[in-house]
Amino acid sequence: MANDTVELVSSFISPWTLKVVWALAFHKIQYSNVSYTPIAGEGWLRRKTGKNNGLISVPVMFTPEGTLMDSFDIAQWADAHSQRDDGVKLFPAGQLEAIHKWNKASDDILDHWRALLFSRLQIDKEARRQMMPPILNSLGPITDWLSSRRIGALRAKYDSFSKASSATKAEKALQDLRAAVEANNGYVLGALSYADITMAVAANAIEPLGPPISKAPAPMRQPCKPEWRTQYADIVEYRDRIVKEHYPKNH
Ligand SMILES: N[C@@H](CCC(=O)N[C@@H](CS)C(=O)NCC(=O)O)C(=O)O
Repeated sequence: MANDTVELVSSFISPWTLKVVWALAFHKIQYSNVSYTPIAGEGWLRRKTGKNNGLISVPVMFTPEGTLMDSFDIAQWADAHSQRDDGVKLFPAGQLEAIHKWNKASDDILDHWRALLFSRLQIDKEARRQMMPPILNSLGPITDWLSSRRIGALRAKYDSFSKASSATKAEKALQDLRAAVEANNGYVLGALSYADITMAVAANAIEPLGPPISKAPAPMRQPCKPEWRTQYADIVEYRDRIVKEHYPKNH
C-alpha cells in the first residue's frame, strides 16, 4: 500500500524509532519518513504537531486519524492498519495491558542505557564528535563546541528520566524477561507480540545491534556494562533469534 498520508518523523539512531520501524515493516505499512535532528529540529516539530509545552520526542507519526506522539501508540496504530494478508497481530486480543507493562520494562532498560550514554558523552570529546552529523564532525573546535552544547541540552532534556532510572530497575526488567521467555516457549507472551519487539530492542543495553538494522554511531554501540554480555548472554541469544525470525527481510 502506498500511503502518502502517513508520515513518520524519526531518528534513525534511536531505539525508540527502531521499535516503530519494526512494527510498521512487520505490518507492511508504507509511509514517508522525515529525519529529525535532535534539539535543532525541536521548534519545527512543535510547530508541526502544535505541541507547544512539555517534553516532545520522536518518533511522531502523522496519520489521517491524527498525530501519534509515542512509539507505543504508533505500534498500536500499525497493528490496526496492518497490510498483512495472514492477519497476524502484534497486540493480540486481551494482551494490551501485559504488553504495556513490557513496554515500560523496555523503557526501564533503555532509560538507564541512555543515562549512561549521556554521562560517557559528557566526558569524551571524541565520542561526542562521532555523534555529530558527518557534515559537522570535522570542524575542529566548532565541532567540539557544538557537540558539547548539543549533548548538554539532550542530557538536561531527559534528566528526569535519567534520575528515575537505575541499573537495579534495568536488571529487574532483564531478569523478568529471562523468566518470561523461559516459561513461555521462547516468547515473552507465548507467541510473537509487540512485547518481544520492545524487549528485543531493549537488549541493545547488553549487546547493541549494528548495521544494517541499527545505524547508530559507535558511541551508542556500547553495552551498559561489559559483564552484562556474559551475565545476560541468553537474552542476547533470544534477541538475535527474534530479530532473525521476525525482523522483516530486506528492510
Ligand atoms: N516515550 C517516547 C520516548 C521516545 C524518546 O525517548 N525519544 C528520544 C530518543 S533518544 C528522542 O526523541 N530524542 C531526541 C530529542 O529529544 O531531541 C516513545 O516511546 O516514543
